[in-house]
Amino acid sequence: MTAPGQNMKINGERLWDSIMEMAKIGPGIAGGNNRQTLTDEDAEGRALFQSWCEAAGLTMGLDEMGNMFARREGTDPDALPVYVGSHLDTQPTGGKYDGVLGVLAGLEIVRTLNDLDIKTRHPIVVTNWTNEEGTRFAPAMLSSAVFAGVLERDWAYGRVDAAGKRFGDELERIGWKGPEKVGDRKMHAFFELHIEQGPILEAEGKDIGVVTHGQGLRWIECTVTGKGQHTGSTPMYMRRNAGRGLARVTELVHEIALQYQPNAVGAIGHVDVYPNSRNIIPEKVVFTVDFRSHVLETLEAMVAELMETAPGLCADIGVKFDAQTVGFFDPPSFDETLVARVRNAADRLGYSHTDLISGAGHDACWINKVYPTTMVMCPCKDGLSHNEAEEITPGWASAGAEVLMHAVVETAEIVE
Ligand code: HGY
Ligand code: MN
Ligand code: MN
Repeated sequence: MTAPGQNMKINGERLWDSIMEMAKIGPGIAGGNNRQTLTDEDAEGRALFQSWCEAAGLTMGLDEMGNMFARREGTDPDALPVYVGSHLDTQPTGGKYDGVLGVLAGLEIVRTLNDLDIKTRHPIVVTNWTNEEGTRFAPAMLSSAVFAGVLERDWAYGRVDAAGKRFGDELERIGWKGPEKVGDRKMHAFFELHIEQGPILEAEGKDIGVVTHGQGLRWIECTVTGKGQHTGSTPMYMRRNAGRGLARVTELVHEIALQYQPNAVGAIGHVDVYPNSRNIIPEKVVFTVDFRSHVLETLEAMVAELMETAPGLCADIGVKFDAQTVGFFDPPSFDETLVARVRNAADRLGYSHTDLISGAGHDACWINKVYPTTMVMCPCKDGLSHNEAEEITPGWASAGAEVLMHAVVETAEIVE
């Protein structure tokens, strides 16, 4: 006797077609996507997602941060909903699957339940979190952090991009600022399917990552100040080149991370040089150090070493080092009951799986602070992500979505 819904299968072709359809919006220049948050392309992607949700009979809620919540009713209207989703915004040179897979897999679950006329006691809400990437408006996972009460809405509204545009103004401009108070919604659970963005699953030949924990993150925005002078007529001994400070700190960050192997990573991905003129010695360089580890003590030790060592390295060459934390979250441990449901679903469905620590940050890391949360991961080719060549197979997408569906539906409780 099979348990109700035990043989549910998603429509893998429909999921893949939806991902490819979404990928047409905000195309990159090398086959990926550039659909950055709060751009016109983001607005277009949101509208397409909304149209699909409405076609699936869902009602859309929208909060003050532009977070989208597409609700499928349960039989018990008082039961807290099971949320499932991720993000539709991409990096400037992003792939087609980072975030999008998780949102559209949530939609595919609803589409499948509709096809099979399966009812659940708890409502199910498919979610798109605004500005997960944090590349245009730092920090990453901004709107899930506001939803979780970690960051203030008005502070988030005041974040500015490289052109000086404010988050709040851009959200209004694209017409996706909603009426709901952010964080008012209560959840029974939150699930997120995401590509691994690392090499482990593919290398081990595993279909599914059962995500038990995530790395914590620290984004330290550093400013090195020297003196802008003529690159031709200024004698070398007079120069105070902020660019040399960047070079020294870049090497320091790499060396610090190497000291804490195998549990630590560090790099500088964002750099703004001022005035960025070919014949002016850099007067100021602003850059962001990205440290990660799943061990909190390691994360804190790396930041401490940066703050102890960098000022002296810069002073030695006549430039000044200042820094402030602009992004942070501690290493999350996901909900053990939900993790077990994911693992059991993979087993039942015959998918190979391994427990995994998420190397990347996700909205689930913040929602995990306020509601029972977990993640499912699928492999990605060569572990490549945050690169337009990011690639997965339809089989990986379907396996991830199927395991996600069984864990979500078990949590939402099928009603006979
Ligand atoms: O930075 C991160 O880990 C996420 O991909 N935004
Ligand atoms: Mn992502
Ligand atoms: Mn990403």
